[in-house]
Amino acid sequence: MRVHILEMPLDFGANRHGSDMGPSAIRLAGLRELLFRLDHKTEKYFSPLNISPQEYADEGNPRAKYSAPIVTACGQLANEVENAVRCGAFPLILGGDHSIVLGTLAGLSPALKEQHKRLGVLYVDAHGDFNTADTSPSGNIHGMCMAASCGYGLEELTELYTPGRKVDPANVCYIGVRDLDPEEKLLMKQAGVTVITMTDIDRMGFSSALRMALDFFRERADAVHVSFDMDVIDPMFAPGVGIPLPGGLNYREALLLMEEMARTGLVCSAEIVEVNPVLDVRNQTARMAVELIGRLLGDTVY
Ligand SMILES: [Mn+2]
Repeated sequence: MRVHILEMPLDFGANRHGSDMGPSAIRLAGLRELLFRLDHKTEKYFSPLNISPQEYADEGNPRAKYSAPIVTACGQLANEVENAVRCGAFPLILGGDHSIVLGTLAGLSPALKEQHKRLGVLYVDAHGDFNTADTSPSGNIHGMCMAASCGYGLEELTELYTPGRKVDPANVCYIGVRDLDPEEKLLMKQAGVTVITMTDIDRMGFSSALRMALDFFRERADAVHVSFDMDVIDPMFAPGVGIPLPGGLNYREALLLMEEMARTGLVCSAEIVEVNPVLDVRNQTARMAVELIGRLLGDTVY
């Protein structure tokens, strides 16, 4: 497979900074060696230019902090993602905080439409990221990015790169969710996204939950984007994230999820976000990110 590595060293969307160093930690954890071992060709490497660090940028609207630099960088990312899909390559996006999904989906949407493919999104996250500037308790855009991609919220976010929503909420499936704000929950229900919570996983067991997610995409998508927030994993295994929440997926479940998604043959792009080296322990979260990418790109134990 031809892979385009698209780095987004940005932490404008989050409260606890440091995920801008995520791409570098993932590189250090051996991403290039992994791709080489799996026989994938790294065809292109991109990192946005002229993005000032958050410390030197203007916060702007307190209800949607740093929206200007986020929109600028995500516009560049969207263009890169669109080009990658157009030329038949696999965009692998490395965050950064989760606000970068705005750019990823903005680029995937027109490229897949052109190919008459229905886009599905597997959103692997402890959180919903489905607030708007009106409901968000923090004003951090990484908590609004999925709502905006589904067409809800500030126009500067919903209209990013191309007009209107980037993905049909009916084609979005969450897995691993365990913390939603009350108004966020209402909006998700109203939008009609599918949510497999940690409670669902506890009730039915991980393998049944997994089958549910796989069936979901087999029925309704021709191309699936996997958006993986490292905070979905239990902090016992992945401590280096902005908002660690106990009770998450374990190490083996996360790997299995990636391996089974790869086997559907539907995955067209992926992103790994919220690796925060400042909060990590000896780069173990980034190393796990690399292992997850490996399974998603065809690695197996035997
Ligand atoms: Mn997230």
